[in-house]
Amino acid sequence: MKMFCYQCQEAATGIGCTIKGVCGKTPEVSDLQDILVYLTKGISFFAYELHKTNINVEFADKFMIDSLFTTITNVNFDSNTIYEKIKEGYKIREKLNELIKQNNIRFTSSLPEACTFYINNKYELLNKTESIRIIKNIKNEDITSLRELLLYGVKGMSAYAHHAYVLGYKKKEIFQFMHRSLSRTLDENIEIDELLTLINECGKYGVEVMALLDEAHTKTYGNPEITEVNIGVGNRPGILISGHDLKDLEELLEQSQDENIDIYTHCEMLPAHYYPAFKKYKHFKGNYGNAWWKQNEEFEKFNGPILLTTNCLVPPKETYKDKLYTTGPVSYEGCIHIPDRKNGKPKDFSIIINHAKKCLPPTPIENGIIVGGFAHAQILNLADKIIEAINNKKIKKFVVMAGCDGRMNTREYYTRFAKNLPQDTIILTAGCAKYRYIKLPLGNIDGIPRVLDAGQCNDSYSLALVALKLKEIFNFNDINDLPIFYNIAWYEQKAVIVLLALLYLGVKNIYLGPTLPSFLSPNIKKFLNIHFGLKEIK
Ligand code: FSO
Ligand code: SF4
Repeated sequence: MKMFCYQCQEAATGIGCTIKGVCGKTPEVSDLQDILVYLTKGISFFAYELHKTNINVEFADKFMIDSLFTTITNVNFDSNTIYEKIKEGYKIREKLNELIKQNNIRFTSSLPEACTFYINNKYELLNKTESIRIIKNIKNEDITSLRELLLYGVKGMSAYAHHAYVLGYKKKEIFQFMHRSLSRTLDENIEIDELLTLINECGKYGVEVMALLDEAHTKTYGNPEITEVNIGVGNRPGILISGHDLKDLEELLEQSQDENIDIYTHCEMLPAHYYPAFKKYKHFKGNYGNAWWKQNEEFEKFNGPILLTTNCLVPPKETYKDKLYTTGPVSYEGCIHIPDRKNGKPKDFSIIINHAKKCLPPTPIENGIIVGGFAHAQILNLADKIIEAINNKKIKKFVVMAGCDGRMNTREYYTRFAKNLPQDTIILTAGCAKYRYIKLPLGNIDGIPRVLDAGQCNDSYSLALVALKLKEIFNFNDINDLPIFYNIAWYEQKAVIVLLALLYLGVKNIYLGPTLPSFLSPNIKKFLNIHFGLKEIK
């Protein structure tokens, strides 16, 4: 075994990647990510103690969300960046240790090794991963399974907390919960009951962090509204922006508006078009391409440079590698990384803008429009129309098909499923899973499109709000009495927090696919089925 990772849906043979990641992650990157997570747990151990005594450790909160985000699937493939992050982590841990001493905080038992280990050599450090893997599997597979479920839920939270933070929104309670969970995963004697409680809380804080990000997005950029997004191309060169970071997009749009180039979105950036604040940019041209896994083909055809702000990055082909730029938590060896903001100044995107000017316009791959923008405020504006259609029996069912897309052929199931739904059914979607059906001619019901796209994966929160609103309007006692069916597609750890958030809100009988997570042991799968009705799609 050269590495071990089973955090995403594409884990090799449905068990785990042991030689190289299906995602393209090398054993070196995988091992360094394991060490970074382990070190972050040690940092959280100290940070949680300091949080409890109300000492401000925002530097550690920030480090935690950044480093966890770095380890999410398809974010960072660069061992040097991860090693630099580990070195930064040692310093953060040292600073926290000082604060612990200054404030006379004492521990009743000895410190976990994650709080003390220090190996300042990348290659010696790699030898350490073997012991981390053993620690991971201490006790029994159900404990390991729950511990990993909690870790991946917290990783998912880190991405949303990171996006909110960038826009100046943060919540102490969310950071405190994340530190507490991470530090508890270091306890070799932790019991199942405590883990289950933490996982339930993780769902609760998952709702909170998505609400926080929703607030950050809507207060900064306005409430998403119904929008027709062009999927064709213009005749000027362009920059393609992918990932989820709206602040990066804002700064790129601002800096490129008089440069005679166009800006196109890719994958999860599509919903940016739905926000009023971005509509003023005339050169914000449209959306190019589909879900993340098609990028090898589509980035090549785009002709211009591409900016990856978060996942999902696929290792680039040599044909366009020199046009791929990364920023924020993303990096890839050999690709130019655009540095973070300093002293409140925006990122400098001039290098990618100048690059674009020398390129050909994008090669067209399709024509037409996508209609989206159905986040909670917009849906509530349409509430009367929707309620009328429900009362007239023109809408009989809603299907929540939010989540992620992926490479597996079995995901064609989602296209078939959408096509075969009865005409009186509305699909509520969010996340890149939508690319499996958003371009199908599914029609509308009295002017209401049959696919209502709320936005990015984090906007699944919008769909939960809509469900809660319908429950209130129709006076149901239980959210599960609504005519809503949940058929969720998952891929990476942000989908884990979305799932835990839905379970926390009391949603039952969710179908999850295309396969259940391989980090769930048979007993834990059975537990989730008995208590929440969670099932794998057939
Ligand atoms: Fe998709 Fe990738 Fe948004 Fe994920 S682009 S798969 S859940 O990173 O974040 O929906
Ligand atoms: Fe494998 Fe997924 Fe881990 Fe990549 S993130 S190494 S594909 S399990």
